[in-house]
Amino acid sequence: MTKKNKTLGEFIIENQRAFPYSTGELSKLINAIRLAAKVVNHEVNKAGLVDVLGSSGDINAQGEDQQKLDVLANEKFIQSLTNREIVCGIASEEEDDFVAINSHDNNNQNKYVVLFDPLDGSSNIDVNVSVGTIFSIYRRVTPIGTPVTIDDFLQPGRDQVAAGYVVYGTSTMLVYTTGYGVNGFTLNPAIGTFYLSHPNMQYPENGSIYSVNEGNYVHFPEGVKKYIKYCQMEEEDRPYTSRYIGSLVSDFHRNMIKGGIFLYPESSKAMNGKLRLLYECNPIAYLAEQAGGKASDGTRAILDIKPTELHQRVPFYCGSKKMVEKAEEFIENYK
Ligand code: AHM
Ligand code: MG
Repeated sequence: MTKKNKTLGEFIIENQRAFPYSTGELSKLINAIRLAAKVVNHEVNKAGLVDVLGSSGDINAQGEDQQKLDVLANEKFIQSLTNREIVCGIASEEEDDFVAINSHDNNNQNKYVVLFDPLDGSSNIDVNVSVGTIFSIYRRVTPIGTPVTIDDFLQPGRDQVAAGYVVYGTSTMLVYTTGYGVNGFTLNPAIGTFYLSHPNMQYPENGSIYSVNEGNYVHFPEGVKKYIKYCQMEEEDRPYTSRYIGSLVSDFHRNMIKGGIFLYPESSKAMNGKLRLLYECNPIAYLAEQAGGKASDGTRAILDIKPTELHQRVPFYCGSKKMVEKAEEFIENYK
């Protein structure tokens, strides 16, 4: 039986031992993320006290206003992931292009690429509402010994070797998967250690929460409008409860624990929705599937999409299996 007080460090070592041929590189990589999460947590926690709130004055690759904390979190994650002889390339929401990282011997020996959104839900930073970090890890597809290329990043989500998020909430949690279920660790801030608090997380098969920015309702496709009306109808176990924080990580985390569906549909204003496939939807979809939930773009599994661009957007429907299937049914029927 899993001990409740196991630390993330112990968990990583135990899981590495379970794979006798493992080189330990992925474990080191998760450790680097653990360290960056603690540093960013420290910055986020004291945000109201020092001058890190508000806009940095810059615009990111997607034309969005960068917050000072976005920039800071991006720096901390990049710092922690480089110089460890593991990562050959990084792609971030806050960087226009991918960043290549060479091994110390200059021979491109590093194996993994990491894609991440350093601080997701930025619009919530200034008002003291939960934000998160999302990460996605792949083995490179180009040969070791050659420079990393865009092909190493444009892999379908199905090929992820690990993915996870950090939620800076009422407590800070790191939740991740390496393809053998989903485990959640809570930070004890007094001693800076993550403890296994949520072993083997399971997405309830059904739920009663729907999460969507209803301000965009008039712009949604007919099927999505009808599905939202279905959620609000007084029938069987409905109406469902509406909950929307506007931080994907927090909305997903709540729905995975309680059961629910998150929707960020395409709209007449944004034909592919808002969320980014590579560093927002893919890692969250991998966690959802690993926990028994489902993630789709309305018709196909998010994880099966072959990406064509680094900052590609995609409509996103994610949550309890039965709820996502119902939403897909509405989308199909009103095409
Ligand atoms: P960000 O990466 O710029 O913070 O944007 C992503 C966030 C998600 O966390 C959230 O689900 C969504 O944007 C909210 O968007 P909206 O304000 O349009 O509802
Ligand atoms: Mg984001």
